[in-house]
Amino acid sequence: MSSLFPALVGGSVAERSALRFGDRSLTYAELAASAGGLAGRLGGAGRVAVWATPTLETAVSVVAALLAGVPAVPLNPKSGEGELGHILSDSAPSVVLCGPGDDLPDALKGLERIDVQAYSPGSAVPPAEADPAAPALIVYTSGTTGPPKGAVIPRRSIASTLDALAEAWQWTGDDVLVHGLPLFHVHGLILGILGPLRRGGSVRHLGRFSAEGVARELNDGATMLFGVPTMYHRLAEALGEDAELAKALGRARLLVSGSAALPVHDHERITAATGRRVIERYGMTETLMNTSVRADGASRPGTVGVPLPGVDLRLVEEDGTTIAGYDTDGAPTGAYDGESVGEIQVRGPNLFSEYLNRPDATAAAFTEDGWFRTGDMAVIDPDGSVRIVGRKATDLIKSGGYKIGAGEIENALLEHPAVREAAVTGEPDDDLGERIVAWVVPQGDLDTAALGPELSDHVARRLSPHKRPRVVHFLRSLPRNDMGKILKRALTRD
Ligand code: MCA
Ligand code: AMP
Repeated sequence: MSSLFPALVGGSVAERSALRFGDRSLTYAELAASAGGLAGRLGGAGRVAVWATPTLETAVSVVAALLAGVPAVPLNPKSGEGELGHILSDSAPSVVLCGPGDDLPDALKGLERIDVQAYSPGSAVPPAEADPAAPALIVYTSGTTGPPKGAVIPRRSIASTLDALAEAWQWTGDDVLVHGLPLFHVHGLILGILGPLRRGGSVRHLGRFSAEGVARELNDGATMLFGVPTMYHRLAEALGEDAELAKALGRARLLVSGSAALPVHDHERITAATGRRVIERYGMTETLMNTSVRADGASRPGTVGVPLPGVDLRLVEEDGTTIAGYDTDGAPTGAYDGESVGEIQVRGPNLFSEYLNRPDATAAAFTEDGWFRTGDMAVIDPDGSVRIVGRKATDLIKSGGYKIGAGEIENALLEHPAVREAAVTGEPDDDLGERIVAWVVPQGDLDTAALGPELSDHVARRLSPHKRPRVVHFLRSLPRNDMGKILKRALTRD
């Protein structure tokens, strides 16, 4: 397989800006030197953890690990002790890569620490040509119960998903991408950093998402924007009173949303104010990207487009019957009537290889004939576009584009001494898509006014701030069926 980053090796765009974070940037020549030099130090490592702050150092670290052929585990720098402890014991990295000034939590202090120098002139190390099936990244993703699982993503998947997106979006080295996504998930890291680098183009990271930052960069030559629906919702809100923002978004070649559904109302507000449509693509940590609206294709708000080149996609009923799909030329087959709902199953070079240390979960995720079960429910519209209509598991919550398992939060709540019973649900939220709601039976007669915020903080500290319940309800008991199982539907209807 050719190199993951031809532009780093070839030298044809050596002086082009590769990465920019705030006022710090690296050209391809500078990135080749710093990442190449760091790669030379990683040769013997089994796995490396990356303290994935939204900085140049994180990008250099991940590129270096890929050049060295050493799997990288990006860590959310806001992970609480419970989540971090699990990820470290599960993935067992030998080294942690971080910025020189980073203050790391105790859980990481036992690892060898490498302070990454973003600017480190020297001779570039020729990249190792690792096996395409070799693991490149391990990205942790929530399930309905238990702690997050590490999806092992091979080099082949990264290359194939990025090349398929390039084809669908006419994405080239001339594009300049702007975004403010976190760098410990597929969206921000693989699409948002490795994507531009594979094309030989540029990325400007905002550090933290803001409408002003997006407008500034689009007015200064950026051609593409990536974001989760919460970000587009905030842009849609800001557009009402900001004509300059509308002009800036109108300049973009491509506005892309993903990680959760973008409500039609936000699509419409953005298009009305800017004259531009937002393109949606659909993916998962385990599959990378499956479908997208094409840059040159028609689209209606609310669809996620068509399967990307190389991706097989079908809709399957509960009993395993295939109800719709696509033939080898990409034409829809079966019941593509916009009404027949089935689970999306996918196959292709974009898929992960396994959940780390979880052969049971890996086996359960695939059908006997090798298709990955996404758990997303969809229809295929008469024009051939996939439209997602729901999700199989009600215990998965998508908040701000983050996937969060209800069971993970229930377990964290139950660790608190004031909690006797707990159930967690998601409810609609204009900004976040869904917000996390906790239903708690307290131990004894407690002052529940102070307990709500304390439980939210407890979850934020134990897991991650984005996993904290936004609402906490206190009840005398949880509704249960005869078998003792909690009836979550009865809770949400209260
Ligand atoms: C608030 N904060 C707290 C607490 N309350 N910290 C500790 N304890 C508390 N009780 C802090 C937060 O940490 C944060 O800190 C700040 O207050 C605001 O937090 P919050 O309201 O949660 O979020 P936000 O800043 O408003 O963020 C909205 C967001 C974010 C920017 C849209 O949700 C986001 O970045 N989402 C992206 C998710 C994503 O990339 N998903 C991709 C996975 P501070 O101020 O320090 O930040 S899906 C994927 O990869 C697949 C493949 C796909 O299809 O894309
Ligand atoms: P994650 O596991 O965090 O990678 O999240 C993957 C999930 O995000 C998918 O299974 C979908 O439910 C959801 N998702 C991603 N992109 C879209 C989209 N464009 N529209 C609707 N849901 C999406």
